[in-house]
Amino acid sequence: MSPNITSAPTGVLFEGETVEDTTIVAPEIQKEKPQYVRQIVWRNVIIFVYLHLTALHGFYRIFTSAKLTTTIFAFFLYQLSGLGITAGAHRLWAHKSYKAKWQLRLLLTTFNTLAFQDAVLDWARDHRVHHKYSETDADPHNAKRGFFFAHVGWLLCRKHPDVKQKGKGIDLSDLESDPILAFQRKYYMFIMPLICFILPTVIPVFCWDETWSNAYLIPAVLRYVVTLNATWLVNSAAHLFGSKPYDKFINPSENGGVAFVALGEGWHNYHHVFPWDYKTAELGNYRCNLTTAFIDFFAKIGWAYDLKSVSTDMVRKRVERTGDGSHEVWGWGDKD
Ligand code: ST9
Ligand code: ZN
Ligand code: ZN
Repeated sequence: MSPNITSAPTGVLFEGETVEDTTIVAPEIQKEKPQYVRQIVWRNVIIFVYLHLTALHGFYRIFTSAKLTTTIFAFFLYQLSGLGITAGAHRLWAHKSYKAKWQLRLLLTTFNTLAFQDAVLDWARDHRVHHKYSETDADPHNAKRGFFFAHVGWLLCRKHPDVKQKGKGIDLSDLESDPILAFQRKYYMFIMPLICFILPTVIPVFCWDETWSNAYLIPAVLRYVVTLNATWLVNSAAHLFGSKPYDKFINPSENGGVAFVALGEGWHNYHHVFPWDYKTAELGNYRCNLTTAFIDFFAKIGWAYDLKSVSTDMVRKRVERTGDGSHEVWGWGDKD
């Protein structure tokens, strides 16, 4: 494998940010680095195997004994927890692609805690490192290490030292100054189990007389595992499969299937080229993009503001300069 060399230096995170070229590392420097030895974290392996087997059990219960209301409730929680990641951790906090009043930040922090993908501060740091050092050893879920590593393997072993070293240089002061995010991180070990597992189990039992086991298996565990896998697909499938209308020199790709399950986050070639666009996609009409509709709704009532986007002209120039010719609006293949 020849790591670290093929990506274009597109490691910008915010509008107007300039970056050092982090992607090209001279081979002789790479050789001097101490050899990285993968260290599996067996506690995580056991937990994730348990969660996935339990989720399968929950899936079986949907068709055998669960009430329809329980399944609808689970689906609803999947959408809410998904929005806590997409509209919250990703578009608002990691990329600052729009601003939100405290009421929306509180709502999104609650949804985000329902998704249990660790505190926003930690999530955003890893994600900023991912964009800045995409597909190098410093990328926490470096897709050059294969589908499984990018999907879940990275959560089953110790991080590459480059992730921690480069991560130290990431500025998080904008997020650290938010008291809501500080509260979430400080009390995570109390509020996460309550919001992610206890309430989704208790509500169906008390509100529509579901059994304890169905309530635990479906809206708590199955819903959590589905949201996790939808998120992980952005790191794996959308970094490996799909077209590249905006930049053919990078691996992140446009993947409609991933966009569908990940509430609009599968248009990943566009997103890596223009990460400050609050839509994480070019085209409107909310195409497989519930998150954009959600942000637009809150913009209408004034809770979201300063929505950042990209001009058609800027997109067109980029498509013509580095696209693979698959762009829908300006045509296929070679242009005059
Ligand atoms: C989960 C996260 O699933 C998923 C994130 C996916 C992101 C996707 C992005 C795609 C775009 C958005 C699409 C959204 C779509 C949503 C669709 C929804 C429908 N920089 O971590 P440790 C330091 S989480 C700087 O233990 P190890 C750290 O501060 C699932 N420093 O590393 C600490 O320092 P100190 C639930 C860093 O030991 C020290 O290193 N959660 C950085 O290597 C040790 O930190 C879990 O399962 C950095 N980037 O362990 C937990 N990183 O000691 C999983 C770390 O001073 N995680 N440091 O405090 C773990 O168990 C561990 O992190 C580990 C690594 C085993 C993976
Ligand atoms: Zn990515
Ligand atoms: Zn991003």
